[in-house]
Amino acid sequence: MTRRALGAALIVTALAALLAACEDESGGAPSVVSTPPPVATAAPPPTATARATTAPTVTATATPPTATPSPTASPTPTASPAPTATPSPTSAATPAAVTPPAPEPGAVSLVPAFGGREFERPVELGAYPAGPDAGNSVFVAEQDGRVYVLRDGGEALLLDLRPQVSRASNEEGLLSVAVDPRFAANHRLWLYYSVDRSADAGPRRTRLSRFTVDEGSPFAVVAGSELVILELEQPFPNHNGGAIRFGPDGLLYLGLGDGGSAGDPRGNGQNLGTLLGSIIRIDVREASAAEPYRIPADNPFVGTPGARGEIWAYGLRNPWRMAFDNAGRLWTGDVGQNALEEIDVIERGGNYGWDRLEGTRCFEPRGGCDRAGTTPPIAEYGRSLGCSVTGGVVYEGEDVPALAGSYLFTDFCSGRLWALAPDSGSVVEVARSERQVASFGTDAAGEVYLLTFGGAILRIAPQSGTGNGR
Ligand SMILES: [Ca+2]
Ligand SMILES: [Ca+2]
Repeated sequence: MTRRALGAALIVTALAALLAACEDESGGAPSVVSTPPPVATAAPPPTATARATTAPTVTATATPPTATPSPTASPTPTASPAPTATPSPTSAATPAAVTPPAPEPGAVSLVPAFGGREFERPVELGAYPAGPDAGNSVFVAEQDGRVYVLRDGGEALLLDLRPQVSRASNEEGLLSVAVDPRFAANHRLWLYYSVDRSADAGPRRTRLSRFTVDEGSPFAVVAGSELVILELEQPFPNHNGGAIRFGPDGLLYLGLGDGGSAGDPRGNGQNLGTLLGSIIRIDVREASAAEPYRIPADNPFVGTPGARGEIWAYGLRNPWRMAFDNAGRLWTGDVGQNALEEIDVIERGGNYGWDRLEGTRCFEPRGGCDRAGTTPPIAEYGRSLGCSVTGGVVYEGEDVPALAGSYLFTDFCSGRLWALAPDSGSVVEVARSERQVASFGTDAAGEVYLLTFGGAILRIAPQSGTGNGR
């Protein structure tokens, strides 16, 4: 360890002690609160041992990312002090294996993708496994309700759901799209959106639906193919979640917000009797109008009096973006209320604290809250570093080897992009965007994209000195 790094470590240690003592929300960098749980043994192919040897050990350095300009477009500019250093690992269990180069501050460039094509508030990007260029095709979903396919040969409008999608408030719209894991056989897409009520007498609500792509025309959704799986009344227009992700178990996971307003006025986060404030897990493989989904028998609250069997985990405020990694871990960024943004690794039956806790801090009541049975976040940060977390993905591509195995996440306001290395427990700021990054996407090769509300999509690439996209 260099003298400078040692100094940084001491500063971090002192800072951590100070934070622990006063519960001040203004940390110098995202704090690692706990280490992720071990990879589930039931997880599919990629083995735990393979991951342990390829994950980087990220070391703390005292060098602030000098090359990154401070964001100018943030809606809520926060006083951003120079980051002092990344936190030191909480557990010193540094893998002894040979490690590849660690990500360094400012080590990643953000390159405009798709020829600079811009979108209207893009919220989702993923591999699109059909058509003549299937291996190189992605879909991009816009919040207004359009879904495009981008491929080598051009682009196609796959679906225009705008007439059905409400954009009446900032957080309403088409919020998630997932391609069915058995798409090659069943041609199905899954969408989660706010329901337009201009010609609808129903309550404000979000909807999970299945659509079918034309078997003979890979860029057209079959008219009238929508099958409504689930509708959920939303008492307020904000905090709708949500992300649809299929797990390695073939089941559908959907992250739902607490119903909105502020401070969870109805106490949905801790109420197992509502799906609000939870991540649900349902079996849609045999979905039909008569039986849209089934509740898996091994869901944690099946048989619990008063609890909804769909719930997989709860105590969430607004899990905005979720992702499974290749090891089967489910990551989410849970947006905070006033003070703390957090990253969680979701486990079966977990209670992530809201609204008893915001991050690691008591929220209700402000002091002496009941922490019993709650799972702390993996990492958290305060208002000095941003205002609203955008949960990302574990990097499993090849373009940036130093990021291998690290969880990437960012902040919508400050544009800071962090890499969290699960094995060492360190967090490093690897880039900073001037744009509001609302979501992440990955292509078939595992390369990662940042989706900005300004319209651009930025691909994560090694720092080359040129073409960094800023
Ligand atoms: Ca409350
Ligand atoms: Ca929490």
